[in-house]
Amino acid sequence: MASRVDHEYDYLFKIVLIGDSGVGKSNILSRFTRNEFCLESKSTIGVEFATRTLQVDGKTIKAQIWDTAGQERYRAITSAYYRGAVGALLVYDITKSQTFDNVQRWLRELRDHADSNIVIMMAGNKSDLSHLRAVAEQDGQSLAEKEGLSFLETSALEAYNVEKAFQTVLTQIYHVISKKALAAQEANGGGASALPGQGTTINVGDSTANTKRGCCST
Ligand SMILES: Nc1nc2c(ncn2[C@@H]2O[C@H](COP(=O)(O)OP(=O)(O)O)[C@@H](O)[C@H]2O)c(=O)[nH]1
Ligand SMILES: [Mg+2]
Repeated sequence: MASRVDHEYDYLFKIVLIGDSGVGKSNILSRFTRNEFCLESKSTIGVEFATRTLQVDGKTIKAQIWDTAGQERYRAITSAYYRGAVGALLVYDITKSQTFDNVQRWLRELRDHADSNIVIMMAGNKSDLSHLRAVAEQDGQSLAEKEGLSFLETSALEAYNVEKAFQTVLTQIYHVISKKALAAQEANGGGASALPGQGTTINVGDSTANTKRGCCST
């Protein structure tokens, strides 16, 4: 029975949420995985990650999304948080320009700790608070283009673009790993399919697939 449950997806992708404290990371996560939103601000405690399984290009993808437990407040996110991550959602708050200014700092953090092939989506959250806007959408767009990131404005409150942000990241990751598998297959003389089997965890940085157990225990 247990092994059946283990194999109800084709791929498991680890995605990390990063960005300043208070930008809405935990609510983006709860909106995406449980369709819940909480107006009260409370630090994330206890939860390490939440998952949701969805379809991408006809494949069943299990997204394992990691949320900080408030460490971002103390700039104390450890490299274990980034280990094995194939995607990142870098969130700022459109009503607080400081959180947008800090995007560069988060990108540096990703460059230092995460895999160089990590797929990054920048999200300007709280788009519902347009009367308090401090960061123009065009400024977000320009920075994203300069840094080679995807970009969307989101609202965890109104469930606006949250689904799309994750779908986009997961689709890009899937395309990256399919291309890698194809390249490996060609390098091997085009023999048996080099695409990993069901239930394997993909590391965009590695040419080999890790087992699920190996990935999640880190
Ligand atoms: N108006 C509005 N408030 C939001 C949104 N997302 C989060 N918040 C609020 O912003 C505060 C911080 O959110 P939280 O998810 O804890 O941020 P985190 O510290 O980045 O995890 C909470 O009071 C949330 O209710 C949003 O999209 N719109
Ligand atoms: Mg939080």
